[in-house]
Amino acid sequence: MTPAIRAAIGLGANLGDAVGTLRGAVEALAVQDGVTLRAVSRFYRTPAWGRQDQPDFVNAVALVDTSLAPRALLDLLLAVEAEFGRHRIAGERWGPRTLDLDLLLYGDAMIDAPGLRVPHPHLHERAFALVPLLDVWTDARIPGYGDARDAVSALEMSNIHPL
Ligand code: PH2
Ligand code: MG
Ligand code: MG
Repeated sequence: MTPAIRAAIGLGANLGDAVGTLRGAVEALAVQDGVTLRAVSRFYRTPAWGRQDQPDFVNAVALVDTSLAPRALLDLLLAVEAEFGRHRIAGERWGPRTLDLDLLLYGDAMIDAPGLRVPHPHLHERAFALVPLLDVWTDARIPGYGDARDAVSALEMSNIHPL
């Protein structure tokens, strides 16, 4: 058997029943072959980052152990997004969405392939991802950057509210 890799998946939604969608997405991940759910963070209400003309998000992080290769895990995340009604609009960046699943960390891997960058290139600058990450992986390291805890200490966190 392939040894399991610990991976962190960021969940976000700001359209429709965001909390219900995130709960459903966690369940959908938990039942996949090759994925064992280890922990789910608290859910947070967070102001939109990057493009502010949109509703607040609900964000969380799921910690999994997986025997899937990074690309297979990414494909799974995209399939779960589609299952929950995510329609990707060509060229749209940082806009509202019913569900966004991002591969934040995959063990200590650093990957820069088309459509697949790990660690997530914006992880170290996003409190909405780091705060829930630290709920479930208190000593998480961001390969190429350093400790997630150090990254978050540089950021504004007062607007990241647990639900
Ligand atoms: N996702 C984005 C862009 N901005 N802001 C918050 N608060 N939460 C998100 O999940 C988020 C965002 C692109 O994926
Ligand atoms: Mg995202
Ligand atoms: Mg995404």
